[in-house]
Amino acid sequence: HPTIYLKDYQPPVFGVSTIDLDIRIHETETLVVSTLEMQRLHAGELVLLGRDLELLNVQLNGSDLAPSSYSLDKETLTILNAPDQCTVKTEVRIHPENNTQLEGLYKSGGMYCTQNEPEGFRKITFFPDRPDVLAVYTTRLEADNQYPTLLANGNLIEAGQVGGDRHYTIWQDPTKKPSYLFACVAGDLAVLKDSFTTMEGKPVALEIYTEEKDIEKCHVAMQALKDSMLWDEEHYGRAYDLDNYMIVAVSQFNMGAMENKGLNIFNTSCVLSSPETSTDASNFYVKSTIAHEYFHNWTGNRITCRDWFQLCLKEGFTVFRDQSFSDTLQSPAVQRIDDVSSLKSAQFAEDAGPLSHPPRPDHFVEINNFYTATVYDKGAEIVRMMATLLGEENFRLGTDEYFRRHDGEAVTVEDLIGSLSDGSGTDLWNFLPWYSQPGTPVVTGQGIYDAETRRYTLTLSQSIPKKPNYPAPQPLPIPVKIALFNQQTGQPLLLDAQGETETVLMLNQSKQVFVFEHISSQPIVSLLRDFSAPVLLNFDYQDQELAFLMQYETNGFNQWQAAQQLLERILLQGHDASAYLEALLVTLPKVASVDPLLASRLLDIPTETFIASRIDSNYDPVAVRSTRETLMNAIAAELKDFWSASYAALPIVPYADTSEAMGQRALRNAVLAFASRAGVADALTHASQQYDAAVCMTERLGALRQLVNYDAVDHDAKLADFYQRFENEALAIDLWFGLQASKPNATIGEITRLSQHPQFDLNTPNRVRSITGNFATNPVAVWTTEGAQFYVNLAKTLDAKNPILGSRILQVLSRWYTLKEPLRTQVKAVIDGLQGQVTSSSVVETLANLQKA
Ligand code: BAL
Ligand code: ZN
Repeated sequence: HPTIYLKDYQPPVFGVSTIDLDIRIHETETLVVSTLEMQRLHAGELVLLGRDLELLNVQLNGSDLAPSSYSLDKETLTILNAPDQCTVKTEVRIHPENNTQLEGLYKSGGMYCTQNEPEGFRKITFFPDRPDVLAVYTTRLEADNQYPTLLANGNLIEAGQVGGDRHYTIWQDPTKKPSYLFACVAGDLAVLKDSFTTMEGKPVALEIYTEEKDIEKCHVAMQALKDSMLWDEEHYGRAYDLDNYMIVAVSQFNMGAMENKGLNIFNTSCVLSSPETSTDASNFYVKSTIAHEYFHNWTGNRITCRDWFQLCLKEGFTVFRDQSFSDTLQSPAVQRIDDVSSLKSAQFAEDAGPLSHPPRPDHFVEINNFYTATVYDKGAEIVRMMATLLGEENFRLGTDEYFRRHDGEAVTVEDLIGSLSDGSGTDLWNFLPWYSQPGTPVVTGQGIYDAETRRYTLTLSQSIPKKPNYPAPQPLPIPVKIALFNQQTGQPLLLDAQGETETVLMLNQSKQVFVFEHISSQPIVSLLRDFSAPVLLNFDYQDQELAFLMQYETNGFNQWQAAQQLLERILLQGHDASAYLEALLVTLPKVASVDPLLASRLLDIPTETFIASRIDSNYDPVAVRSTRETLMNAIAAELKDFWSASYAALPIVPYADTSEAMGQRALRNAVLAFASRAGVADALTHASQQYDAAVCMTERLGALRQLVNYDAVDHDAKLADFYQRFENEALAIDLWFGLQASKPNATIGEITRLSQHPQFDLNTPNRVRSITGNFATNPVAVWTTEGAQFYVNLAKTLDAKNPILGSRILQVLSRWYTLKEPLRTQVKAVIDGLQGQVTSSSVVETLANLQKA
C-alpha cells in the first residue's frame, strides 16, 4: 500500500461540470450508468478512479471505446488521448447486497444506502473521486416497488413507474459538490416532516426517514435540527440554501453520521432518541450530532477541502461549532468539562502513542485511519484558541470573510487562517504550526510573590515533545486564561482598572515572564481557565492550593480542573488524598444544591485508561486498578453521610429533557454508585427499586449498572428483564451488551460468551463497538494475552469484512509498549501474530504503526 504525501498534491487534470447518474438496483446486482461532462484544466491523462467495479461499457463522446483506447487496472480507468472537452459515459455492475465494508452503496437491514466519505464514490462508479472536483449531480434511481422510498441529493424533479413492479425517481442537486457528498437511499421508510423558514424567508422542508416503529423517536432530532438552523443564522449569519433537508437513519454505519448535501445519512444511534430507550448522554449526542452535520453545510459542503490532508479544516471548525451550539443545551462549564474530558482521554492518549500525528497530517496510507480525535478534537481546539484570541466580534468578522472568499471552493487550512486574519485584522499565521506539529505541549509554570513590591511574577514555559520523522518542534502560540484569588477571602482579584478578574496571557515563546502589580498578598493563581489551550499543565502548586481552587474558583470548569489535577497527583504520583477529600467534603454538597450536573462531574475520577495514557513505561494495570480502587473507597467512605442524604433528596420525578433534570439524574446515579461502594445500608435495594420505578433509560441503566457491578442478588433477573423489555430496540440492546462488557471484574470468558450471543452481529458496527469499546475500559482484562488476542482476532476477522472497523479495534492495543514485563513481550507476540494475516490498507497501516512503537 503506497504512502501518499501532502507535498505531492497536484490539481486535477480534468474538471467535471455535470454528472448524470442512472442507478438501477436489483436484488442480485446494481447497474450504474454515469455520464460525465469533462473539461481539461491541466496537461496530463484523463484518469477516473474506480474500485471493485465490473466495467460493462465505456463511451467517449457518444461512441463505444475499443479496449485499445483505454486502460484499466484495479484502481483506475484511463481514457487515452482524451480531447480537452469530452463526454465520458461508463456502465458498471456492482454488488451492494454483498458489501459488508459499508463504503460506497451497500445494504443495511432491508434498505440500500451510501457512505462516500472519504473514498466510497469510486465503489459506485468511475469518477475523479477527490474533494477538489466539484460537479452538478442529476441522479435517476430505479428499484423494485418494495423500496417505495427512493432518495438522492437535491430536488425531486420526476418520479414514475417502470413496468408493473419497478419505479424510479430523478433528483437534481443545483449546488456543485465533491463526490464524497453524493448520497442515495432506497428503502421502505416512514417519514417525520416539519419545516423551517430561513432568515432570508425561504421555506425549507425538513424530513427524517426511519423505520415506522422508530418514527416517534425522531422528534428530538427534528427539534435539534431547527435549533441548529436558527443558531447558525444568529451566530455565523449562515442560512440554509436548498429547498429540503433530509435525514435518513441507518442501523449499519461505520461513522456517527454523514453530512451529504441535503441528504444526511445517520447512524441510528445518532438520530433516534426516546426517554425509555436512550440515556441522557445519547440523547445529548443526538442533538450535537444533528448540529454537527447541519453546520457542515457551510463548513464542509459549501466550502470543502482541497484534499484529504485538510480534513481538519472542515472537521475541526465544525466540531468547534457544534461544541459552541451545545453550550446552549447544558451549562457551558459542564459542556467544556465534557469536551475536555474526551479530548484528554482520547486525543492526548492518541498523541502520546504510536498513532500520534498532527491535525493536518503530511502523509498517510489509508485516509480512513485519520478520522481521529486529533483531526476532530485538536482541530477544534485550534479554532477555539484563535476565537479566544480574537474575541466574539472579531472572530465573526474573520469567519464572514472566510465564507465570502471561499464559498463554492475546495480550500486549505491556510485559506482559513488567511481569512480569519484578514477579516479580523489580527495576524494569526503563527497558529499554522499547531496544524503541522504533533504532540501535546507541556506548559510549566512557577509563581513568585514579593510582598515588598506587591508584585506577583508568573513564569511560564512551553515544551513540545519531539516526534520521530518530524522536524524539531517550534514554540506555539498558547493562550493561557488566568485569574488570581485572594487566599484569605477566597475572592478573585481585580486585574485592571476596569474591574476585570480574568485575563488571557499569550505564551508564544519558549519561556516568558508575566508580572502583576499591586497585589496585596500572596495570591493563588488559577491557570488555563476553560482549558484555553490543549496542553498539559505543570504548575508547582501545593496540594492545598488546588484544594482551595476546588472550593473557591468561580469558574466551574476550573473547579473541576483543580479536582482533576489533585486526582492525577494522587493516582500518578502517590500524593496523599486528604487535601482532596477535605475539599470534596465541603464543596460537593454546596455545588450539588445549585448545579447538580456540575456536582456529578466533580465526582469524575480519572479512568484507568486515562491514567494509563500518562504512564509511558512499566505500566502495571493491576497496580493502577488497586490505587484507583483505594481512592474510590476512600471517597465513598468519607462522604458516606452525603450519599445517604442526597439520594433521599433526589426522588424520581417525571421525565424532563432539561439541563437541570439531567443534572439530577446524573447526580443520583453517581451518588448511587458511591453509596453502593460505601456499603450504605439498602444501597442495592435502592438500586433495585430505582430500576423498577425508572421513568427513563438513564435511571434504569444507572441502577442496573450497580446491581451488576456489585453482584446484587437480583442482578441476573434484572438483566433478563432489561433484555426482554427492549428485545426489539437495537440501541437499548447495545446498552445491555455494553453494560456487561464494561463490568470492572468481567473476565475474558464472559466477554467471549457475550460475543457468542445470538444478538451479537459482526455486520453491525454499533453492536461490535458495544463490546469492544466498553471492554476497553477494563485494562486489567484487556492487557492479558487472552484479552489482546480477543482484539487481534476481531481485527483479523474484520480485515476483509469491514477494515475501517477492524483498524479501530486494533487501535485499542496501541500502547502495548508501555506495559511492564513480561506482559509487554507477551502482548507484543500476540500483535505480531497478525503480521501477514491481514491485507486491507486500514488494518495493515495500523498494525505497522503499532509494531513501530
Ligand atoms: N464527515 C464525516 C462525519 C462527520 O464528521 O460529520
Ligand atoms: Zn464532521
